[in-house]
Amino acid sequence: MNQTSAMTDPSGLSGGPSLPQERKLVTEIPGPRSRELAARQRAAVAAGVPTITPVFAQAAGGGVVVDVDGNSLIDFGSGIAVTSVGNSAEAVVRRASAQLARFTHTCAMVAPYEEYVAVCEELARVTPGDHAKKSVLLNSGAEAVENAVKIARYATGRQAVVVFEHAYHGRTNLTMALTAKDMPYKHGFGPFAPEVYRVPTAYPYRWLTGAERCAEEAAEQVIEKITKEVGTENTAAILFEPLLGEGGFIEPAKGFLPRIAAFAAEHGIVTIADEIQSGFCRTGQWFACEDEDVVPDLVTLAKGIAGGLPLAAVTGRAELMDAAHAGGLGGTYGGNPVACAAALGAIETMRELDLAGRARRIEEVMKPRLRAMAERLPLIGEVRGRGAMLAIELVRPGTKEPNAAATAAVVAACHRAGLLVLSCGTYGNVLRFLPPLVIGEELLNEGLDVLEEALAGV
Ligand code: PLZ
Repeated sequence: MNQTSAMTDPSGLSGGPSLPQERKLVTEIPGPRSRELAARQRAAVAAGVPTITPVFAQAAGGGVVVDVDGNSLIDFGSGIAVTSVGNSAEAVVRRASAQLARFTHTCAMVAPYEEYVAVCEELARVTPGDHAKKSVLLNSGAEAVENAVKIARYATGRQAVVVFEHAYHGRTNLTMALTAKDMPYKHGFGPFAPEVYRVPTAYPYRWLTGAERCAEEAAEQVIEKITKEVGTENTAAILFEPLLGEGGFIEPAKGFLPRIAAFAAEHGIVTIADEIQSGFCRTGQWFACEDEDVVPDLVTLAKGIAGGLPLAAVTGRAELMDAAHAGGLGGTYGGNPVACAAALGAIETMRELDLAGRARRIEEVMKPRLRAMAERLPLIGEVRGRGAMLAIELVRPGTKEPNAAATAAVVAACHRAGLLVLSCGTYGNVLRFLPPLVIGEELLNEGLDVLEEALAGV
């Protein structure tokens, strides 16, 4: 078969907000076209690249993804917390298309353009704290984290970076070192970057002496480790996810983060909040740090920032951001003009549609239903998260033993029934829900119906 013709869209379907908002299965999942593409994928794509859902996308918008066989699936993943404004959101498409037609690239370091500056101005407005801020724009979350560490090291003249258990920060060499989990992220890919020190996370559900003592005891252990093992005067930065993502949607026990931030401030240690997954209205506020009024020195941003186009940033205190020598930060594509235009469209959409409010509403709809399921099903150990960053942790009934097998079975059953869900967690036993913030309530409830049935079936 002619490979070019296989690329053309037989349905003529276009995505975006006007796509019918419905769950509709017209073939089994995956259908014949998806299976055909999967065979080509196996032959041409490196085996290390995971495939989480078995269907190939044809169009997406609002709360649905339509596959190449014409099945319309409810989207509880947003491409891993990226399309918070919905896929092909109107303002994103309009602004990015206009920019595409004007110019695609000059390199921000060669011939700068207004869109880059405008994005940095917006980031200064929306991120936590009202101090003077500056930004650098990059391509991926991992690259943002790498740059935040470079900046913190340069500004402090120190080397050590403190990170947490269950943390995820990326797949590049430094960010693999910063990430906690061996399989699949780090396994066999060492040696890793030095001067990275791991300390406990205040994980209430699994804190051995109980959730009530978690914040205080965890903070004490962290402070003790930094003081005794790392040395405060060697510590450049403490890097944390205000609501942990890949590690299992763990909300650090209340009081823990403010305590750590205060300790860092006392010792001239830079705090870096990794808001790559939790940022941009996802948790019901612009940024998850706001929940406990933690104001980080630097914040790393990506995912939701640009409605699906690759863009990332480090935003932070102007004096820190200005510390590195001229020419010390940059990259060919960082702050690509099309991605910047998309980001301006995405941020405009978040403001105009009050997507933080929509995220809070999603929590109001989902959490009571998830809690009701947890009451009936001892398989669910905990319901947690905030806004539209929610999760259930699955265990062997009557214990807290992680139940990865049941999690995988529920994910597969949901996919077969037309609901895209993702798992996560150090133990692979957390089902996470990241719907686009523009999803309709009917669809949200239908997704929960599918989930409930899948849970009951294992
Ligand atoms: N920091 C908090 O969540 C990306 C990774 C999926 P990149 N998380 C999804 C996978 O298996 O690769 C992430 C994150 C946090 C950093 C990153 C890294 O962002 O844009 O994937 O590099």
